[in-house]
Amino acid sequence: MTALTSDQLNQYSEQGYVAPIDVLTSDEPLQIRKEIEEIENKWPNELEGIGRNYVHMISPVFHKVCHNSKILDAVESVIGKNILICGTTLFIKNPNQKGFVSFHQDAKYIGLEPHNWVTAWIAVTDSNKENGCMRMWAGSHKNNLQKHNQKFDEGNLLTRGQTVENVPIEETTPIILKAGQMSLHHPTIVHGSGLNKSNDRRIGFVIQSYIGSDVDQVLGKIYVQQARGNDKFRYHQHTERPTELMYKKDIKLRKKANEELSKIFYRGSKQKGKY
Ligand SMILES: O=C(O)CCC(=O)C(=O)O
Repeated sequence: MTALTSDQLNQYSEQGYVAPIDVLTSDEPLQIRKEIEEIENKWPNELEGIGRNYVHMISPVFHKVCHNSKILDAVESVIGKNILICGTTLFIKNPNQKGFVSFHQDAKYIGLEPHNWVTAWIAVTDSNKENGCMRMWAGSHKNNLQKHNQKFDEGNLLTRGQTVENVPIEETTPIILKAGQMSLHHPTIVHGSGLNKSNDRRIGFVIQSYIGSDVDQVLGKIYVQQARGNDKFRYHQHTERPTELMYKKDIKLRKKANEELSKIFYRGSKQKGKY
């Protein structure tokens, strides 16, 4: 077991995040990047817009990452042993684009109740201040849900451009990760990220999130995979592991899952964004 140490658990409960944690082998980040770039080359629209979600349903490489035992050991320390994977998102910032993520709390529009869940952000490339790493407002997870303005602004990688205003950036902590490391963050921590000013892509594969089997989706329907333990609640539809890249049956199910996810993301909103 590579469970979190008591210092790491303390950091998570006091600051709302823990990082860095080594989780991938040295060759995995490149394999994952190649998988992304193969999909982008062969199926150019597949990872666009809402297609950045649920990639673990169509790719054995991403599926393997979600079931990585080092990640799951750390996750188990936070949410207990009955673990479901309820979604994944690729957060890619290309160097020539103006991508950023406004400060927000994940729990605001996601509908996962109770908050027995945690988000794992896996660095596929290095992630640092130059290329727009995440920044955490330590301790903000203790403040419950805050008001978010919905801005739908150009370049914002969030669905609604949801923004907690007046976050003191100088008080936020950059989460600097080497490719193959991860951070874990709390459902209510305020976090965001700036522009990629480097010459290469910044790629985060985000398991968003690992949920305890006691967590319901109160805004709609999600598709889950059992990562550990059991699911006596059976709130959600369980799916199989993909056996090959872009298998027809998996593509169809992922499309359905993304349609349902979009309903959750935009519930109650008059406007829809790009994702
Ligand atoms: O990748 C980023 O910069 C932000 C991702 C994010 O907001 C999240 O994983 O909750």
